[in-house]
Amino acid sequence: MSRLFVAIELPDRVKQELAQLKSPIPGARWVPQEQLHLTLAFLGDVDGTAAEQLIRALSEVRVPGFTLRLSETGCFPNRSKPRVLWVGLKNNPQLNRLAEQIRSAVLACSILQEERPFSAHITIARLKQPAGREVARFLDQPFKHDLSTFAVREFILYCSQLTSDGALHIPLKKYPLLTCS
Ligand code: 2AM
Repeated sequence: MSRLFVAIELPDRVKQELAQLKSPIPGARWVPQEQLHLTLAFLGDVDGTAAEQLIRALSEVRVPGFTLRLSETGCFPNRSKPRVLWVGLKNNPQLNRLAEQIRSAVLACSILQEERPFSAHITIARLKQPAGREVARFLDQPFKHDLSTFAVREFILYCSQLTSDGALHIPLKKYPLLTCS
């Protein structure tokens, strides 16, 4: 069994900007800068046969490359009980199309997927305990990153290995998006 997910890797410059949002919030576990990513689909534990099928199915995804723009900070599940702090992306139909095609490919391999619609976000911290005041300050800070754009030219199938030092994200296969002529 391998624990798999599909994601977009972020350019170093964007990871650096996101890492600057780190602030003193009690009980927050900040995602290490090099691991920041945009998840397109989380598959969980997948057996070898389904993984091989998936590797093939993902190569059928046909979406042209596109540009993303960071937007505001936010949290899951809600402001009164935040568990995950994230930075959102400006709505982008091509990103939604990519996530939909990946979801169809995953479902075609009989791998279960959450019913929840895709919500584009980059997780930057996970909270173990309520930290109301500090989280409110984080969420309400003037956000200066709305000019940060980056090109998406590929998506990646990752294997996540849990180690004593946290999760290790190993790229298994990179899938280039279509190039616009
Ligand atoms: P997110 O942080 O962008 O929401 C790799 O584990 C990625 O899969 C995580 O960064 C997380 O994306 C996503 N994921 C979704 N559901 C998950 C779950 N139940 N357990 C672990 N990761 C999950």
